[in-house]
Amino acid sequence: MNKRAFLATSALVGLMPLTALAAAKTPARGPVLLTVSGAIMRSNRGALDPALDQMMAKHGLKFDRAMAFDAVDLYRLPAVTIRPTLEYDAKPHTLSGPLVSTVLAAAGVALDGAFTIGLRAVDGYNVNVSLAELQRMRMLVATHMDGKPLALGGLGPLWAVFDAGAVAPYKDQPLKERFAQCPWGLYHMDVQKT
Ligand SMILES: Nc1nc2c(c(=O)[nH]1)N[C@H]1C(S)=C(S)[C@@H](COP(=O)(O)O)O[C@H]1N2
Ligand SMILES: [Mo]
Repeated sequence: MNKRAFLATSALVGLMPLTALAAAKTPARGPVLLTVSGAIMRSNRGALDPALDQMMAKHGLKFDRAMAFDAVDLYRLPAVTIRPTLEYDAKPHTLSGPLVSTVLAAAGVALDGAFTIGLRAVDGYNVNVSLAELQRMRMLVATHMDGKPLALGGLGPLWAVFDAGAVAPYKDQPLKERFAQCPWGLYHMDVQKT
């Protein structure tokens, strides 16, 4: 065996366990982007862990069980597209993602029930809106803006947003106030029976 062939072979052999390791470590799921808790009928995780669920604990959340969604879970839900003029740059942008109500239905929430939904963002910003109003607004859990995934550090990775320029009474409010019910960096939804 010449030196070059030997090096190539040993490189391959050396890589094989790494490749196997990488395959074994490839996560079946991506990072959880959204946790839904409260009056849900479907769950895939247990109680809030005050030690390890640091951000949720800091934001005072409590739950016995919750439904956690990763990006793929959210991409699998039917998406809708809106094109509101945003307050940030006063320009129209295309936003897409599942409706909040579609995500809630995936957590087993009856859409004709009387619920108030807490929409909580990574900076602690929270709004409480009735499920009926969220449906009337057609509030999205936006995953994409102008065809690109929203970024953590920008408005994402998820943004609860609706076409505020198309729905009364929001459409009659100044552009700078229209999106007050739209937490960027959305990461948790609390379903409260009302
Ligand atoms: N995560 C998060 N989302 C938010 C806010 C916020 O402080 N944090 N402010 C809200 C309000 S009151 C308005 S008017 C708009 C614009 O506020 P912003 O400039 O803080 O994003 O976003 C809404 N969404
Ligand atoms: Mo605001």
